[in-house]
Order: sequence, then structure tokens, then C-alpha cells
Amino acid sequence: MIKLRRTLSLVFAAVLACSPAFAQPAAAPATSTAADPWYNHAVIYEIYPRSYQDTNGEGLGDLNGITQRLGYLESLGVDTIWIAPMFPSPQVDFGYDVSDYDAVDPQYGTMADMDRLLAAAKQHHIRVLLDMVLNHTSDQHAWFKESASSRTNPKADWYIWNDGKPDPTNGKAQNSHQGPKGWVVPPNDWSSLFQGSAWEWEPRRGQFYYHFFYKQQPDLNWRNPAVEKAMFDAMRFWLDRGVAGFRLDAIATLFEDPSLKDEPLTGRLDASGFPESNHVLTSGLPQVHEVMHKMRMMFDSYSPDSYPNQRLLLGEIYVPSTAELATWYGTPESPELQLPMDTFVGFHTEGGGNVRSENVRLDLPHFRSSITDMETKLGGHQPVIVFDNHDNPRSIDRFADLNNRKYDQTIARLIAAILYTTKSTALTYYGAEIGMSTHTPTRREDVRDPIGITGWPKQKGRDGERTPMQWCPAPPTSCFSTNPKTWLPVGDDYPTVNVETETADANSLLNWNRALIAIRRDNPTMHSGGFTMLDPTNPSVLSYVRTPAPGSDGHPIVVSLNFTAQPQIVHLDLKPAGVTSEKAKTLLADDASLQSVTTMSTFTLPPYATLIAEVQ
Ligand code: TEU
Repeated sequence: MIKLRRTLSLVFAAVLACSPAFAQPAAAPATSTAADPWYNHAVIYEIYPRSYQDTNGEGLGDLNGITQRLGYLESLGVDTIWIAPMFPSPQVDFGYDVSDYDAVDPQYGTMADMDRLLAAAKQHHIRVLLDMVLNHTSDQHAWFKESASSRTNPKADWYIWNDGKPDPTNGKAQNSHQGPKGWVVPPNDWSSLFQGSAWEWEPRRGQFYYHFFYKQQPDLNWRNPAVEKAMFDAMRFWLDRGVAGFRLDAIATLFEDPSLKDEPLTGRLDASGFPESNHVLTSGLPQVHEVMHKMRMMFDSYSPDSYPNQRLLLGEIYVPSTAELATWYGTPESPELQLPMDTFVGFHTEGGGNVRSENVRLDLPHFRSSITDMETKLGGHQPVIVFDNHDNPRSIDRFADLNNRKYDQTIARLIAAILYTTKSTALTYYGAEIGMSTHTPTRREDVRDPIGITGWPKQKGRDGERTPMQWCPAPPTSCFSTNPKTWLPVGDDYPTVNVETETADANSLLNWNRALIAIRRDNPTMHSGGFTMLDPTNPSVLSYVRTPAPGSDGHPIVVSLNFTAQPQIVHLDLKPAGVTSEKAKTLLADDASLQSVTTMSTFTLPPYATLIAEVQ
């Protein structure tokens, strides 16, 4: 085993040494034009600010911690960071319940810290995206406090209020309340995605308010122009300070059907025992597209002729199909988002529902068809795929070979290869680059995410994928904090899974990710070439070729990935992609045996191996 590792290291080190960009920090951002804007090539790295780096000993990450780690991010090849919400918040949903859109939560720092972070990021050639929560605010936001105070205040119509319907049982039904005209129950069966009814009673108004998520996250009324203006102003506030754009949280749910009819029930009960409704009247309503278009116009008005400064709308969209996802780009006359997230490839969300991606597996037919859809069914728009975020178990666990966990790291390399070698913009999550795994709490009393507290033991919440970043092998916090009591415990695998140890190991997952990002950035075919699936009926191996863009002097690049625990002999015919030569040399591979590949007509992939080869 030790001998094998050494051989692998040598091979991998040799391959890395051939990549001139590897040892150097990322180059200044490449050119950005109207036809080929910067975000088509971006490596976007999501940071959960509570968990990245603590600099003041609170056991909680902060903005200065992110600033401190910009050099690391640049050396990894990251050119864009998305920071999950850092606005003032009661932190019921860890920042996704915003109580002031124009400030920084003191837990994370000050506005001066934010300005320093933005300036330092520029020095490191890193753009900063913030996370805009448009669907709802915190119930502690001044707007909601005012709106809830009476039926007649100036913000009375800023949220979704309803009298409810008469309760024939006179107070015996669930969620029944005494309103001005007698006992009432919620107007319909709409369920909250975060368990229970979506309607909460407010005694001061004698009315219910609607919340798609927690009851502390009341939905804004987007049919009120004053709401739209307030949220557009909040975005301008940050665009003016120099942020490159926003990840838009949960935007498919901005509008609700005014008929307030019942939704069909799924037939399932949520983890709290409440009947789940199918969100057909509360998600994906057509009006949202008008708002997205207006927003895009506003974004495009910033630095219109300066493409490196073009501002980005990256959307969190959970929709049932690729065809529906395509509508979120808008049309040439009425453009909307530049990058609506494709959750089919990485989270297997087809069929609808924004549920936690738990029972997915490394399933080759699924990967082949969803990657094909992403390349062919988005109307030529730029895709963005994602395998990891703060709402789903980490991909290293979801795609693990449950029969033999010794392949975890190898499979993580395969997933990273997909992330960085298709035409998609790459969206990754802190810790994925070192192979951090999901550390789900084992006792209810340790759970911090409210979904996990109410849903225990059926639904254990999202803490597992939000544990502190693992920086070094030192106990007790892996260099995350000087405070041993961190907000969530540091994963117990930190002695080996950490940035410092993996930086020093040429064969580590971290250096694999660095090498992939460098190839993606520096190889002309990877940067702007075409894409064709190869060997489409092979049940065990996924192969595709990136073909040089017309007029480019790049070579075709083949990517071949073994989805099984057995070695696979592969015979690739490149002619369907218009490539006549079969002669090739390995650019990057994670197994020593693949170093000697000379032809695409026959080679053998070890279990779960990745081969990236340049056709000569
Ligand atoms: O998530 C929206 C979303 O649909 C998630 O509900 C996701 O499916 C779920 O968390 C899986 O368990 C966004 C944020 O990413 C999430 O962290 C917030 O809690 C939510 O919006 C409310 O703002």
C-alpha cells in the first residue's frame, strides 16, 4: 500500500509539474467580452461564513477570516466567491432570515471589514457575490414588525396576510384561532417546506401570514411595488460598494397563486407529521420572470460596456425539468438570469421538489443523461452545475461506494473531474476540495438547524455539511478558531483531511482539484472548446471529448471516468466528434497505470479512475 501510494505520488507530481500554472498563483482574470463573459469560465466557491475562519475567538467564522484566506483561494484557482448571508439576522436559519439588508451582522464583523474584504479580493483577482434573500425577511425585520402591528400601518401590505376561513368546529381544529369574526383556520392546505402549515397566526392583526420556510421567515408580497423597490434598492446598495453580483436565494417561490386554492397533497407526511402539499401554487409562478427581467436590466445598467465588471445573477432554482430551467435565462428580448443553477446533474432533483438530496447514488445513466441535457437542452445558454452546498449532504458521502468506502477519495476525484471539465461554470462549496465529509449530529441535543430539531430523528437537519473548515492537523479546531468551543464541532477526520497536510502531499485531493482548475483555466480547448459524449451505450464508463473551438490551435481533450469498482477496458471511437486521430497522451490521471496511455482505441481504467488525455 505504501509503495503504491509512493508510485501514485510520483506520477501525479510529474503530471502536475507539467502544468506550469500549478505552482503559481492564479493569473489575472482572462478577458471578458459580451460574447464570452467572465462568468462562463468562473470557478465559484461558496463560503458559509460561520464556518470558514474565525479570527476573534468566538468559535464562529467572520469576514476577516475570509479576507485572511484569500491567498489560499487564489492559489486554488478560485476567481469568484459567494458568501452565504452575512447581513444582520436573528440566525434562526443562520442568516437566511435577514433583519437588515444594508448592514453586516456584528457576529461577522463591520462594514469596514466588508470593504476591506472587497478591496483585498480585488487584489487577489477574486470577485465577490453576496447572497440575496428576496422571498422573505426575518420576522424581526423592521418591515415585518411594522406590518404585523396592525391592519392599517404603511407596511400593512408588504407580506401575505389572510383572514383565514371559518372553522366549523369552533376552535377544535388544528391551527384554529379566534379572529374578529369568530374561529378561523388557515385559508388552505399549503405546507411549509420546513415542516408544518405555511400559515402562522398574528393576534394583533387577527390574521394569518404566509411563510414558505420557517415561521420566522414571513414571505414578502412581491405584488406590492414598494416591496420590489425596497429589494432592488438593497441590491444597489451592495452593487455600489463593488460586489460582482448575487446568488439569489429561493427565487422560484417569490409569488403565490392569488386564488389561494388548496394544493394537491403528496400523500406523505413531513417529519413533523403534517401533510405535505405539492408546491404547484407557491413555486414557479409566471410573474417571477417579469421581476427577473427587471432585475437583469438593473444589473446590466452597471458598467454596461465594461465586461470584466459585468454583474452576475446566479439563481438558486429548484424546478422539475431542464426545459423549465431553460426559461430562467429569459429570451434575447427579455433576458433574465445569466446562471440559473442546474441541480439535476449534482443533486438529481428532476421531477421537482426542493428536497434534500439524500438517496442519490453514483448512477451512470443519470449522469450521462443529465450532463447531455445540460449541454443540449439549455438553448445554448451557459450551464452551471453544482455538487455541494450548505443544504445537502456532501457529495463525497452521497456518491460513496457503500460496499467499499476505500474508494471515497477516488470517487471524489471523479466528481471533481466532471465539475471542472464540461462546458459548465463550476460552482463548488468550501471543504469539497479537501474531501470534507458530512458530520451529522448523533444526538438531538447537539443539533443547531431547526429542521433537525423538529424533524429528529427522521430529518436530522443540515448541520452535517456546515462544520468548520479544516485548515491544519492541529487539535482541537484544525486552525479554524482559537476557541475550542466551535459553533459546530470540527469533523473528527481533520488530522488527515485538512489544507495544510494536503498541500504538502502531491497526491492529495486538494492538489487534484488545483490541477483540474489549472487545466480548465489554461488549456484552450477546456477553456472554450465544444463538447461531445462518446461511447454512449457503455454501461460502466462515462466518456466525453472537448473539441477545440474553430480557429483554435488546441487539441481535443478526452475525459473518461470509470463508474464501477471493477477495472474497465475502454475502446473509444472519436469520429462522431469529428476527431480522426486516436493517438493521445495523458494530461491528468489518478492512477499510475494510466500514465502510459498512448491511444484512445484501448486503455484500461482501474476502479473509479479518471483519465484526462490530450489527443495528438
Ligand atoms: O434554500 C431553498 C431550498 O429550497 C432549500 O430548502 C433546500 O431544498 C433545503 O434546505 C434542503 O433541506 C435556500 C437556502 O439555501 C437555505 O439554506 C435556506 O434555509 C432557505 O433558502 C430559506 O432561505
